[in-house]
Amino acid sequence: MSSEKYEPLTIETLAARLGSVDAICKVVGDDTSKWKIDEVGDGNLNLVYTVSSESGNIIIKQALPYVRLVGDSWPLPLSRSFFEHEVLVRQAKRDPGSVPVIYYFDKEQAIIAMEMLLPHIILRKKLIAGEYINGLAQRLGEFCARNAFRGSDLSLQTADKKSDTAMFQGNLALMAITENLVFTEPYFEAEMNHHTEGLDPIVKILRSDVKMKSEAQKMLMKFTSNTETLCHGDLHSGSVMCTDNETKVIDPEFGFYGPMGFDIGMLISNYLMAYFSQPGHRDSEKLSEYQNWILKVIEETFETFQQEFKKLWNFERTGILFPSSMFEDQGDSSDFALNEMLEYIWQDAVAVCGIEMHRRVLSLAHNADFEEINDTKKRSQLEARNLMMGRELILNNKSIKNASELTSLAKKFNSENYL
Ligand code: SR1
Ligand code: MG
Repeated sequence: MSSEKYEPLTIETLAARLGSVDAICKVVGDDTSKWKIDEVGDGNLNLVYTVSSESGNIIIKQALPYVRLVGDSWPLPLSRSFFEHEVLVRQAKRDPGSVPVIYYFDKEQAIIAMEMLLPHIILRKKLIAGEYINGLAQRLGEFCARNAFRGSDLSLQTADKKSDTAMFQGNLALMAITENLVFTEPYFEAEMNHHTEGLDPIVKILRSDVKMKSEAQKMLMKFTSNTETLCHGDLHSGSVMCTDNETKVIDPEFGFYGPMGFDIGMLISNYLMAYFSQPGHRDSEKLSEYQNWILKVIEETFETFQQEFKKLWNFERTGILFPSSMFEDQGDSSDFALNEMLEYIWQDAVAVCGIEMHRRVLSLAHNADFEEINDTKKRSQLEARNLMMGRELILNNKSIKNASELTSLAKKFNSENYL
């Protein structure tokens, strides 16, 4: 395959093109006439095929040379597939079992063949359906902490960290998407923006809030400059797949070296959007119970993050940062530094959280949590709560001290009527 020129796969060509790849045949067999092939990609960027046979199932993900959501007027490099593969390899090492197993990678064709997660379902769909997932907070709290810590100068040898950072700077086209779509475009009338009818008064408040816009841009400066750790880069609820009891993380093609609070901030933001959108998906009988569960997930996720990060700090601090020679070896506790570090991560997470809450309602790529609410009046009212809380988080990222303060705020905003 790799010697051929890049060509997007189709349902018709997939078997002929991949039928001789040993690693794939090991999973689905080499009799391609028995392969059942479907295209299931519902994301914004790539082709995703499922191949199933009596022997097994596999996912074939292939990057397109453009943004699928927009079309070939927006070219996007195939190299994102390379970076996705590189991130998956590191995440599998840093948090074993957290991501799908990779069976095969073809750089030229931008193809990753990986484990089909079955019967897992995209977390966002489960949240919209009002389903409970055991162990969700624990799993993703650990995932974020392990990757934040083990990808940073707290853990890695500095030469390795620096060369990896340099390599990931190559993922600049994907970083540019985040820089524009997430941090900047929500705050002016950018060409591809759209928002629900009726939201204009709220949009006006946000776009004319100089202090808030300045805070958002300060966070962008951290995004571009603070290469603290290897981030997933797009950890929203569409990048997580779950059964009732198991949670896995997918799709790290936006991987980049950035702030340690970035992934967990984006994740919490997506929980908050699930929370605010709930009245559009169920009636009052089950509503508050489910909303409270989402808030509990947020609190437990950050609690787990802290506990896991503390553990790693105490037992795996092998990098150049805060070496034990400066603390424990001299009989000094490093707890003060650790607590300050956790506070710093939390502040960044809160700012990222607020910005993501804005971009999913005002920028190009919205999320199904709100989009699937057909009653636009209701949708705009719920989105208004979400937007106003996002503003509060951006403005006050340094004074919201912990996850329980954040969830109390969510309850407050959830009871307001802005439109
Ligand atoms: C043009 S890509 C839009 C969004 O989809 C991806 O999932 C990322 O979240 C990106 O910002
Ligand atoms: Mg994705």
